[in-house]
Amino acid sequence: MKLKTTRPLGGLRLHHGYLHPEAQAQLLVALRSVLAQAPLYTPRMPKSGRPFTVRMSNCGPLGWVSDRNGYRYQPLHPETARPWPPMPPMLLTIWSELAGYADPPEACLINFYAADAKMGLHQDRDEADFAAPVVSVSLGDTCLFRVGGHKRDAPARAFRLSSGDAVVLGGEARLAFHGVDRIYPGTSRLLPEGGRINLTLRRVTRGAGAGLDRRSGAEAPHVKQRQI
Ligand SMILES: O=C(O)CCC(=O)C(=O)O
Ligand SMILES: [Mn+2]
Repeated sequence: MKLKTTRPLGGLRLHHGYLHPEAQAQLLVALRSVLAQAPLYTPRMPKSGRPFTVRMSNCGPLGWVSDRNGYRYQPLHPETARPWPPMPPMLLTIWSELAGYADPPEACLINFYAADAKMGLHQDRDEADFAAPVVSVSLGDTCLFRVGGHKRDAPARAFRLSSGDAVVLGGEARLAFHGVDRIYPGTSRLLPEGGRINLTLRRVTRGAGAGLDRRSGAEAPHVKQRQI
């Protein structure tokens, strides 16, 4: 009998403790300014209009939004109709250290999870360029993050993401199903109001052609990382 074996997808990287506590606090200050200009709002599911449990905003030239008409990227906040604020320089530095992709990110989705929020298994596939990885950073309370394969029902692994951790979904893992099963309230003191912020950096359009930058951070020895 042939045993069915599975292996983890390549290109999934966890950088545990990537941002030290002072850097987390500094990033939070920059985010508060972004959120003052582009407040968190409650997105809705396509067709059903059911509200997400996660509240969202964006920074950068494009923002990911969801409403009854579907998922898409757009340059304006859906409630204020104003352009998304620019990405704080720290986010561009994080991308250049971790993405291994020469062109800059175009969207940073800001997800805010209150204690009871979660995000179902999904693929990030509204972008034109899957050669660029998705880089995400966690701030605040720890969550249980789940990542599987290219099919929704493929075996998945769950692991905790704490404040300061970064995840890169690149290569084979770029289109891996992933989601957030739960938040562990009270596990961080970074956000006085509690909860978790996730920042997801993405390239949306095709890069100018520079593409994968093998010399930059993704494989650099000084970047603390763990293949998972
Ligand atoms: O909160 C997270 O860690 C994941 C967020 C995510 O997958 C997304 O916004 O597409
Ligand atoms: Mn995602």
